[in-house]
Amino acid sequence: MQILVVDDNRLIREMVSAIITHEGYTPFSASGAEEAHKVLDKTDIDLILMDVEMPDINGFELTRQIRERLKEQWLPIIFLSGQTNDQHLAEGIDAGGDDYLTKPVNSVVLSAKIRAMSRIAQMKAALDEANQQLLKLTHVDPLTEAINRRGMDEALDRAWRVAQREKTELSIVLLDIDHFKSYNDNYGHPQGDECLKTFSKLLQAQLFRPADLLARYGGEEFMIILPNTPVEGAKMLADRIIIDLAKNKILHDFSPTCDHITASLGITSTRFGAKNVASLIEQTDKALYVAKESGRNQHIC
Ligand code: GH3
Ligand code: MG
Ligand code: MG
Ligand code: MG
Ligand code: MG
Repeated sequence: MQILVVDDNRLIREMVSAIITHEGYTPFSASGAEEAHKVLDKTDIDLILMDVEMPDINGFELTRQIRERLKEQWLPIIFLSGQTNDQHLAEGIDAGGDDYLTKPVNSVVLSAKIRAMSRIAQMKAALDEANQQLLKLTHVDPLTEAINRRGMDEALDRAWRVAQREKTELSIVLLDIDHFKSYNDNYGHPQGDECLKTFSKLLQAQLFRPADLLARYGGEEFMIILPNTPVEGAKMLADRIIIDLAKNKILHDFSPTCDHITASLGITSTRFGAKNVASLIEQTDKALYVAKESGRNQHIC
């Protein structure tokens, strides 16, 4: 735990810091609001021990400021106050404090409170980790590690809204592997799965910008979401993918199109008057159909 001590009194800061060090944690200190904000800018603080009476700002007010800047982020704050009345304690809790101790601070009590907060912090970390895993389970396709249909729907909705708001062009590419049924039929389903994994890796490797997203749309169909990308950029990516598939040759001896795995791609962007995400997808669907009908292993916009 990294613990920030905010107190205008240097002696108190040093004494409290000594208790923190003795408990095996790392103390940081600030003499007022400005220094406190600076420490929070640079450091991942896990707990704040906050004085109440300070010359430049009241500890309750500083707590409100910190809650405001950290929004949803969980950061426990314990007041160390000279005031012993209950009303003052209640006011501190309402200002966003989690506990309230009176000065002179008893080192045994303070150490115990720090340990209690550290226990809560550990539970919180475990909960965050579990949430992270849940998010992965619900949004990532386990076979290909691409985002799944649910993740794609959410990402596409977000990307659509950003494009509308910022008046930028959003391009999408729908890919469908050519003659994949005969690949499965001839090489077997497990090798079909391996092929999907490799295919997905090759696509991912062609995406250079962090905002670009690859999703498994279903079966052997993939969607690439390209925020803030003109359709010409999407076509260049499609060219690169086709060339890359030819270079990396996942052999498919039973494909009527080619000796290796190829894909057909439908491309569209917000430039062509789609009214919503559904009609954007419909446009790529139609383009993909044309790519299939006119011989596969090509992209159509
Ligand atoms: P086309 O060129 O017209 O796209 O022909 P196709 O054979 O690829 O099209 P079709 O939609 O008929 O076949 C898709 C096949 O993809 C059928 C199914 O067996 C296979 N498939 C879908 N999901 C998976 C999967 O998760 N693993 C494996 N191994 N195969 C899958
Ligand atoms: Mg003070
Ligand atoms: Mg298909
Ligand atoms: Mg197919
Ligand atoms: Mg088909």
